[in-house]
Amino acid sequence: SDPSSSRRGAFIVFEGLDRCGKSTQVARLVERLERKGDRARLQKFPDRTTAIGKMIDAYLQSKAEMDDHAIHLLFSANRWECANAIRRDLENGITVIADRYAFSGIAFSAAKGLPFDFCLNPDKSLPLPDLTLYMTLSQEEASSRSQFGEERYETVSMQSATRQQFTLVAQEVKNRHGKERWVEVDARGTIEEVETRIEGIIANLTSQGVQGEIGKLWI
Ligand code: FDM
Ligand code: MG
Repeated sequence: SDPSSSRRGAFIVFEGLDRCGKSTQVARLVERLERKGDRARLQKFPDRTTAIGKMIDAYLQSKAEMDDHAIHLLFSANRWECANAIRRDLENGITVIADRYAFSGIAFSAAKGLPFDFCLNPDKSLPLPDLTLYMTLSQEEASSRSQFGEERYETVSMQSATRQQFTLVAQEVKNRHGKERWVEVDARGTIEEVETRIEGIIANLTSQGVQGEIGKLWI
């Protein structure tokens, strides 16, 4: 019996407020893994390419209005329509790197005033990330980065309310799933500096994969 055969791909999620550098780091990470010959896939949330994703995109660009509950459920549905593909890839040994996930879902909707439990419930039993990296940057630094302010939630008041909710989400993850699944990463500095920090944290997960079944979120 070869113990390595029971290993699956790692499910790694990047979270954080807008303009903290998530998308840049996720893209570089997937590229770097592929260059090394590892199998890795980037999963963006929201995935704006699906039918549900197109509705979300119109909402975020303020081309459509929607009730807060309704858009929250669409963000969750958008994850559910990708859940089987994530599971399948992990089981086939592919590292899945997600740019946002259910944690953004709770933090942004709760920041608008929806009850925390309402925000959490629709994502129950989605694939559980093996590790979430929460990238932290001050509002002053995030706001000064280019393109801040383009989309619906990119206002200082919304970002600051979301930042508060993210601390509650972090607590929830640590309580329910263990402290080791949520790690903060300082997002200050150059792209290369942040990349080096991230590399140090995830090296074992991406090179060796993960043993054991894929967990269920919030279960
Ligand atoms: N967002 C993202 C939510 O409000 N709920 C969610 O479930 C997700 C995944 O959508 F303001 C918000 C966060 C952000 C916006 O995200 C679009 P990107 O990463 O900027 O595309
Ligand atoms: Mg954005």
